Amino acid sequence: MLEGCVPWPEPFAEDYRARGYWNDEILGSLPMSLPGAQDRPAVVTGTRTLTYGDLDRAADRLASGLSGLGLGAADRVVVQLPNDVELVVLCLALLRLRALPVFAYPAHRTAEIVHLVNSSEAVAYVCSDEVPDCDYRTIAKDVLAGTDSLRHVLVAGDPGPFAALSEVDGEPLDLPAPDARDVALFLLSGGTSGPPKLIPRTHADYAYQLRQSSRLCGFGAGTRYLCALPMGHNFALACPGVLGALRLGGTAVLASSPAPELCFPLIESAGVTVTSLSPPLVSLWLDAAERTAHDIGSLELLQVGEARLGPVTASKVPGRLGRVLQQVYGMAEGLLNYTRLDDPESVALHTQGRPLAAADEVRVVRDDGQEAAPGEEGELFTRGPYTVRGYYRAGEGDRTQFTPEGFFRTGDVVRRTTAGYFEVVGRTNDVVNRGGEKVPAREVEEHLLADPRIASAAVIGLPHPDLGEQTCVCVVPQDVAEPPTLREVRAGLTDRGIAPYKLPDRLVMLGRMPLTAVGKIDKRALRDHLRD
Ligand code: OOB
Repeated sequence: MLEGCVPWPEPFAEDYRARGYWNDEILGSLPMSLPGAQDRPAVVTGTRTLTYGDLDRAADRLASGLSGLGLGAADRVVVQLPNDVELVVLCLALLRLRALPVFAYPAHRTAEIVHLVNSSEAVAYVCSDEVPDCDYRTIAKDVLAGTDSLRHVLVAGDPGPFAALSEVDGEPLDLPAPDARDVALFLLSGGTSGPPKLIPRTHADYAYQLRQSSRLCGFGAGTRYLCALPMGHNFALACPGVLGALRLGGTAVLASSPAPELCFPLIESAGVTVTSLSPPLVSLWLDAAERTAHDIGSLELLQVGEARLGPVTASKVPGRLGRVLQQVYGMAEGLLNYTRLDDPESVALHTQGRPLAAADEVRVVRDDGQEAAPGEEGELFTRGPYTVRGYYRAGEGDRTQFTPEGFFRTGDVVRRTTAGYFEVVGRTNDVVNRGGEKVPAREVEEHLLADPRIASAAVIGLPHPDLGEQTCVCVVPQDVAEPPTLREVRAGLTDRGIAPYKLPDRLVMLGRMPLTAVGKIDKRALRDHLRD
């Protein structure tokens, strides 16, 4: 296995193979032997359609071109592209080359990309040219200046001073296939309070997740999956998502933004059967569905996850946005929980699902270390054939997220029903879940403390009707006579190059921070104080 990764202990690996959880399936191949595969639509956008034949050829040619640039097995490539044809082709090309994509999100800015390049020692960064509020080529320049490992910047669209992704091309090569136990790609952690950690996922474990999820969600050759959330996120990529649709001969329909004005026409024209959204988007789509002139009746299944969906919003979904609602509670580290398509509606409305596979081991652990009884709150620990055993190149602190027995401590406070379904109640650590977008408190606090006007800073989540939580920054200013304003704090963070979704919604000025008995900032006291 790749250096810096924690393998499953051999007895577990043997067991997973013996039981058929892990087999030889590798990611990046397409079902070209399906009847008529060459001409079946694989990837559809508002303007383009690629058949399986087109996609297979394009991936082979790009893999060859990348190989010509010197990229190969185990090379890390930070990928930051919008949901579009280029992203799917690049993803397949890297998998075929045995190079390892590190999926960044389009919302990331210089600070996040520098961190991802440094922590993966990436040799290449692939981005798009620009969107209305961001020129990725400027980010690329700053990233080149702030990192040592990058040898290539490839740009989709107008490359400016860099190389154009569209010119990377070559005659298809006969490439050696990866071993199914090799790492295939890196996902980013959403549930940790510092900067995102890299999560190595192997072909075998991810293929298992895809097979099981596809069966549970009824994916097949007739599936038309709309990818409206960022494709580099586990939910849209592989739950069963884009990769799930493409392994079975279905169609991945790509939207560069989840806006209903863009997605509803696509649902209608492509006959979309399933999509996945975060809770705030569900509210937005429900509103838009009332007024739309587009026929979105082809939508069978709406998957909702990334943050808790309230039962009131949930109850409006069936019949208005798809026939069936499915709650999905998952994490990039592995474990996925789904409500089943034939569950009674009350289960789909009130719970966040139960584990995908019988092989998933789950424990709900109380504060006192004892196993929680049904209905009792505790932190969810998990281990299994598609849950990693460690972060990539984990430091001392990162290792504490795994128990000595190899269970991943999710940081989620949950309750389990007698039937084994979870309700997510909160978190044990410092992450604000802003409608599904995870804001790591410690990361933002470190940026805030770089501002000479700020003496002390604490980032907390406060209840919000649409987002679930909003981000509040509590600040003790250096000079009480000249405290910074919210607008200035946001501008200062933007100048430091952090993603817009991490900017605070609220700023609270304090004379001093409440402290716990051991002298840490007492965030519970802050939350309690500000909630009323
Ligand atoms: C998904 O993955 P991540 O890695 O971005 O974030 C994981 C965290 C979980 O630990 C939990 O705190 C929260 O996001 N979460 C939910 C949830 N789904 C995720 N909290 C409440 N209700 C839910 N349904 O967010 C993710 C990965 C795969 C599938 C779906 C979501």
